Amino acid sequence: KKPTIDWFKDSKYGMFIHWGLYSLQGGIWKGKKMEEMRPPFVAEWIMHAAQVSRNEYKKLANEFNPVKFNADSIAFLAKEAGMKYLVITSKHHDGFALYDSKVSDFDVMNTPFKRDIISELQNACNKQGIAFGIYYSHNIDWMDGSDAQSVEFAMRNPDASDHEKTFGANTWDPSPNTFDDYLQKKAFPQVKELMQNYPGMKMLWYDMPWRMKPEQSFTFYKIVYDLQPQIIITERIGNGFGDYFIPGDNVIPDDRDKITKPWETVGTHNNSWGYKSYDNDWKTPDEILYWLLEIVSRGGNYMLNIGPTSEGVVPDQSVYNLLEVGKWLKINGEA
Ligand code: JFZ
Repeated sequence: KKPTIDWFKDSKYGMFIHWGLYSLQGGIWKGKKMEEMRPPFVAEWIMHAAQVSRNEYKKLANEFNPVKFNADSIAFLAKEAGMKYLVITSKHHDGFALYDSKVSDFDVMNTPFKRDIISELQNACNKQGIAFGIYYSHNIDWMDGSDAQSVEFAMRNPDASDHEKTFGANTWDPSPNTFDDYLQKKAFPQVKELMQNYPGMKMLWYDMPWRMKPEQSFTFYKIVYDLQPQIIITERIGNGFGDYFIPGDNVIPDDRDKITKPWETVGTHNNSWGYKSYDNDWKTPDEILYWLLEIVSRGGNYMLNIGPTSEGVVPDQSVYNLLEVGKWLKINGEA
């Protein structure tokens, strides 16, 4: 146990942000809704659902210009909501970096927006006293290659199911490099530059470790630990590494579940992480409060997601939910 995990257990409530090029489509590709394509139907998987070629997807960067994005108002929203920490996607499965990356030019600096979103949000969180962390898709990268790894895994594990072999991999237009190329030339250097450029971070949310080898997960752990040892890391780094446990998305673990690590449930306001224009299946403030209290009373943390639009605006219902629950917390006292 790291002594630094205590702040996390005390924090209980945080904000998750899924934001990237996929936010431009809002779950629709060339007039087709994701549900007419293939699952999963969460909006940040649009490249996968519509099997968009790498070249075509890359062009979306030319349209990324969220002029209404304001890091201070998002940090203020989290504060008003009673949240104590915030985690944003620095790179999701599509491979696009929301920060100034020297390692890859598939980043926010090569969009009309040209502003380092990670840096702006970190500064805004620091001002509000909100702990800051990032999500980094270390394994799946449809642009630069978790795909060869799927083939390599299939060779090592011929008896595994097709799902195990290929789920989440870019099988429609795989990049030509090997998985090791991807790790050495993109993922490891990017995590390293994130550690160097954004000091004082509190958490790192790696995701989707399937098919990874233990030594690969370990290297992802070591890069972070060597440069920012205070950072706590999700178990989704894979192979048993990681400082805290995630019971599954929108899942409240049973009392029977034997959880030995601190844990966090991540949840959505509707049914998508990334902005999905036609998903109006919103939770109400009462429901959010129910989730929060169920989770916290069982000793866990709740990290509730928002998916800003292509303009950088937080959907109205999310703002409403956050502020209403925030009011309740203020009146009833925060634990
Ligand atoms: C992953 C991502 O694929 C998704 O886009 C989003 O970022 C989410 C927070 O994480 O999706 C998962 C990963 C693991 C489970 C479910 C969805 N799980 O273990 O139940």
